[in-house]
Parts: sequence; C-alpha cells; structure tokens
Amino acid sequence: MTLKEKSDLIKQQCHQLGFDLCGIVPAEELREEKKFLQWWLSQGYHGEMKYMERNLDKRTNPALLVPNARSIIIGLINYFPATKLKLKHYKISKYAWGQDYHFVVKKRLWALLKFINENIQTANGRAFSDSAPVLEQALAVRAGLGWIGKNSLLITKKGSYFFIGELIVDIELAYDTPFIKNFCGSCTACIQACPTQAIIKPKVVDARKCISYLTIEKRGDFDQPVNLHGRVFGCDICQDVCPWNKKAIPTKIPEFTPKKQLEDLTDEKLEKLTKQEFKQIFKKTPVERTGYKGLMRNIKAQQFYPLNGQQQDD
Ligand code: B12
Ligand code: SF4
Ligand code: SF4
Repeated sequence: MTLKEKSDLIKQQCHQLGFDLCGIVPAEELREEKKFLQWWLSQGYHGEMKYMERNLDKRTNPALLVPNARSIIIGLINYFPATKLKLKHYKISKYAWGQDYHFVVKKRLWALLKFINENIQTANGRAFSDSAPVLEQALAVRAGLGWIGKNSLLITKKGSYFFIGELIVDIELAYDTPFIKNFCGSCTACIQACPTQAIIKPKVVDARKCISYLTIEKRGDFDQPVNLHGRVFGCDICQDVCPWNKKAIPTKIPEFTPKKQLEDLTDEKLEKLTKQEFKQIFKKTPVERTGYKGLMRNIKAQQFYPLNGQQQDD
C-alpha cells in the first residue's frame, strides 16, 4: 500500500466511525503557534487555568507524547444538537447537552487505531480530545480542516460546532496542507456579540472575561458580582452569531442526544435543583466538571442581573 492509499483508507474509516472531517499532519513542533501561546500566557489571559502554563514543550510538540511519533490524524465530530432544551432564561451551552465528548471522541479514535493495526500495519499510538496538552486547533488548521475565526475557534465550511480529537501514531502517512485563506473576511459579528468584550482583538480571547471560563473553569466564589447573561454552563454566543453556523446540521452521534430529563428541565426546576437531581441529570456530561456547587453558584450569580424574557440565542 502506498502512503496515499493508507491515508485514504484511514480517512474513509474516520467517516465510518462518525467523524465528519479528517486530516493528517506530520508530528512536528508547532513553532509559530508556540510563540503566540507564550505571549497569550504572558498577558495572563489564561486566568487561573494553571494547567495551560504546564507542559509547554509537550503542548507545542505533540511528538513528545508518543515514542517515535510520526503522524497525527485529526478528526472533527459535529455536536450541533438536533433538539432544543425547555430552558428559557438559563442557558447551558450545546457542547454539554450530551455525553462527555472526551470519552465519545477518544472511544472512536481508539477504534481507529485498532482498525489501522488490523488493516494497514502495526502501529502504536495514543488518542486525545482535550485530554492532554495538545494545541488541537492549530493541528486542525495545519491539516486543512478549517481556519481560526475571530472568535479564536476553529471554523470549517460546515461551521464550528465540532469537537477536535487526535490520534498520534508512530507510522508514516501522506499529509494534508493548511488552508491558505481565512474565510472570516470583513465579518466581526462574534466580536460585536460577545457581551463581556472577551474577544479583545481578532483571534485573541481574554479567558478571564469569557463567560465560558467564568462558568466552567473559575473555581470558588466570584470576587465581585458578574453578569453571566443567563449562561450557567459555557457560552455559545460567539458561535451562534457566526454566519458559518447558520447552516449547521444536527449531529448523527447518538451519545450527543440529551437525556430526556435535561430536555425537560425548566428554569424553575433548575433554580431548585437538589444534589441528587444534579447527579441524575448531568452524570457523564461535561457539566460534571463544574459540579453541583459550581452550577448553583452560576445560577445564583444571575440574581444581581435579572433576566427579562428570551436570551440572545435561540
Ligand atoms: C483553554 C481552553 C479554553 C479557555 C480559553 C479559550 C481560548 N480562546 O484560548 C476557555 C475556558 C475560555 C474556553 C472556552 C471555550 N472552549 Co475551549 N479549550 C481550551 C483548550 C483546553 C486549550 C485552548 C488553547 O490552547 N488556548 C490557548 C490560546 C493561546 O489559544 P488560541 O487563542 O485559541 O490560539 C490558538 C490558535 O487560535 C492559533 N492562533 C491564534 N492567533 C494566532 C496568531 C498567530 C500569529 C499564530 C501563529 C497562531 C494563532 O494558535 C493558537 C494555538 O493553537 C482547548 C483544547 C486543546 N487542548 O486545545 C479547548 C477548545 C479550544 N475549546 C473548545 C470549545 C468548544 C470551547 C467553547 C466553545 C465552549 C463553550 N461553549 O463554552 C468556548 C469558546 C470560547 C472562545 N471563544 O474561545 C473546543 C473548540 C473546538 C473548535 N471548533 O475550535 C476545543 C478545541 C476543545 C475540543 N477538543 O474540542 N476554552
Ligand atoms: S464564549 Fe461567550 S463570553 Fe466567551 S468569547 Fe464567546 S461570546 Fe464572549
Ligand atoms: S462571526 Fe464572523 S468574524 Fe467571527 S468567526 Fe464567524 S465569520 Fe469569523
């Protein structure tokens, strides 16, 4: 089999496993992106996410994560939900409605490694999806799967509601090339819509101002009243306004279908949620990351900023 034939077969299998887009890059150091990351950290934009400071070498050189790494297979999975939640005032971001993507994506990447070993050649590797220090968006850009939008997310021609996962392997393959063009053009919809001005300039997010960070990553009480604009876990505003998401199609991944209890959750019920109910509704979803205490903190924070009817998205 030629390298091209191997790569084609892998991509075909990626689609079979539920990935919508797949690309392959050599396992090389991400030099330019490293400089940008170092600058971003030096500005303190990562806030309390100390893990972003650690393992800088691994984060910018994925080859350090797997012995004799040669190639990285990057897979994108659409999570745009087919349904809507009953919640009106409070918003839980779409990526958290189904089962935790770390497991859903990695499960499929491990299956891909098994396929490679059974059908192509012996290969060792490791699968990741936001589960190790890897600059996942940079890899996806290098693989030609999309570009970095002004909201700092990876945008594809099918939108941005995609998780990124990668399989680092010790075999050589045929490689893809990055997009030359950034298709944001003169659009600035995300920058204008961000209610906290967290996108301080195109492609640069100050996490400390970002509602996603405040509702998920920030530990303990808020130092001062903070307007979360109805968001109690994550934030989708800068994606909802993106023209590339206007034609987002619903996910085909069964694990991303929200539980009935989550679909039926109302604002009133959420405000009075017990720890027991939290466990039933959010078990194995990304919301577990913030825990019961964190979610209730986010709900209580809204009392300083009364919500009047429908929020910005849907
Ligand atoms: C830390 C983190 C966050 C932080 C900081 C976000 C940020 N913009 O950095 C917080 C908590 C705020 C966050 C929020 C969200 N996140 Co997040 N997050 C991450 C994580 C763990 C690391 C991202 C990172 O490296 N940040 C560091 C800074 C420096 O990176 P950056 O600003 O994006 O810049 C990169 C590129 O844009 C590019 N770049 C940008 N400008 C320039 C300029 C030059 C000159 C160069 C060379 C390169 C360059 O290089 C940089 C390095 O890759 C990744 C998973 C991973 N391991 O990669 C997920 C990840 C980025 N998050 C993801 C998601 C879904 C979200 C949310 C949408 C969740 C939600 N609904 O609430 C929001 C979106 C907020 C936003 N607008 O960014 C997805 C994004 C998928 C996609 N389509 O892009 C990822 C990839 C997880 C995954 N595996 O799917 N996140
Ligand atoms: S996720 Fe929300 S708060 Fe963060 S940059 Fe996007 S719109 Fe702004
Ligand atoms: S909203 Fe506009 S500027 Fe922002 S990422 Fe989408 S296309 Fe780019």
